[in-house]
Formats: sequence, structure tokens, C-alpha cells
Amino acid sequence: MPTVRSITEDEIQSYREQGVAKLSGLVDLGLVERMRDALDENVANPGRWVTDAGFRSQRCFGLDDPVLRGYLLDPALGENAARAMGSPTANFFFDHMFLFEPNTPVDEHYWHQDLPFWPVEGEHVVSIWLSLYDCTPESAALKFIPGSHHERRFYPPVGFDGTPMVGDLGPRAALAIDVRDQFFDDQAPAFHEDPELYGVTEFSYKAGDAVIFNTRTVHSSGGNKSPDQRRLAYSARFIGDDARMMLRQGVFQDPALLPDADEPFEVGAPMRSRRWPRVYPIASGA
Ligand SMILES: O=C(O)CCC(=O)C(=O)O
Repeated sequence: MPTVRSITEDEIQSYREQGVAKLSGLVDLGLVERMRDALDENVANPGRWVTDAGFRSQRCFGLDDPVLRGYLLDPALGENAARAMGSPTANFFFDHMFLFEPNTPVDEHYWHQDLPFWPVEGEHVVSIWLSLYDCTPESAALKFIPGSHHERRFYPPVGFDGTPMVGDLGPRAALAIDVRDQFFDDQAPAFHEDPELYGVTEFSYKAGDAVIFNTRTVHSSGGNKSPDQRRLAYSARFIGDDARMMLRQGVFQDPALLPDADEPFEVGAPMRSRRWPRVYPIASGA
């Protein structure tokens, strides 16, 4: 019995046109429960890449956990990513957990696109955000500006607290290139203040529902205003054939996502690292 269902053609079409598609019942509830336990254990014993900004954000830890690894490297999940991207292959890129306990008063709406934070460029970069509990706009459901992935420019990256982010790339800083012309001068508007004007789409999720979204699509969530509903989400990110290594000068480029120091990194080169294993198709003989 598969634990991850296949994406449909209608969902793929919505992903392409809107930059986002809701995948109801993507993951079966048995696996959801095992993932909740695994995530709780990782919240109690966080790895290196953890941020507390009122809520918990934790990334690049799932491959070390048998349950999470099984999900992230499930060829059925990778195939969904590959088909949505239109890529013959999908490699795992990284995992990212977002936990908002009840009454987490995050008032800032950190509207953002993911791509400019990450050391990658290309069309074949996708996220599958999975809700581990029921989740509504009151409890920090992820919301989107459909169609915003068609915009070629980025809003300058801001952190979860709404302030601009800068980053130190260490020894790889010299590789970064000037891409100022790819950015708007100003930060993202407060889309939530006029949801109708901007076409803000707010989904509600049951445990096991997901959204697949383009990493150029503008998205955000408010705080968790529910007094008793926990909000736990887990994003799996994938890259496909046209993804290329990138480092943007003067912009926060998440150091957690770089290949290990002993691996080559060349801007413009295909994404190759032991940290980004092939998920789909499975190598023959595997
Ligand atoms: O879950 C959230 O609130 C943020 C998720 C997000 O920004 C992402 O998965 O890229």
C-alpha cells in the first residue's frame, strides 16, 4: 500500500499555471503519525541548522532519521516533484520543518520567494510542504500569491522577523556574482492587507494534505492564533535537470545548503553533491 499518492494531471497544470497546487491526502495517516513522532524527537534534539523566531524552523536533518529519510527519498515523492517540474529526474535538495505551537503570536507576514535564499537557479526547483496536523488560516496555514512565479524578479530576502537578511559565505564568497538587476528595490508589499486586490489564496489543510509550489511563488503564513491547535509542517525540496549552482552577491545565501567543503562548487555548473541524492528515477539495480 503506497504511503504517498501520485500527483494528478490537473494538479500539475495548476502547479504550472498558478505556481502552486494543493495535494489533498498526499500522505497516508499512518505515515503522518510516524513523521510527527520523528519530528518531535528532532525538535527535542535539534541539529545544527535551527532557528527560533517565535516559532521553530529547522532544516537539513531528515536524512539522519529513518522515518523522515524514508519519506524524503521515496521515489513516489520524487516522481511527483519531477513530473510537476517537467524534469526527467528529481534529486533531493533539503528538508525544512516549521513548528508553530498554539498561540504563537507571529504578527509579521514574511511574504517571500524561496529561490533567492538558496544557492541554486533554474526552473526545476520545487517544494512540497506537508501539513502534519489540520491547519486553517487561524493556525498559520501557508498562503500564496498564485501566478507570482511568472514574475522574473525577486523581492529582497527578509528574515522571519521581517528584517533584511545578509549572509557570510565564508571562503566561497569570492564565487558570488552580482545579480542586483534580478531584484526589486523594495521589499514585498503587505499582500495580506488587501487580499482581494492581490489575489491571496489561503488554503485549509487536513493532516496529510500538502501543497506543491514553485520556489519563485510568493508565499507566507501569519502566526498561529489558535489556543489549542498545533501547527507542524515539513517541506521537502527537490531539484531537477536544469538546476544550476548559484551564489548571489550581497544576498543571504543559506550556508546550510552548500555542498561539503571537500566538494567542488562552481556557479553555473549542474547541481552535484553527495548531499543531493537522486530520488527519481531509481538507479537500475538499486
Ligand atoms: O511553514 C511556513 O510557515 C513557511 C514555509 C515556507 O516558507 C516554505 O516551506 O518555504
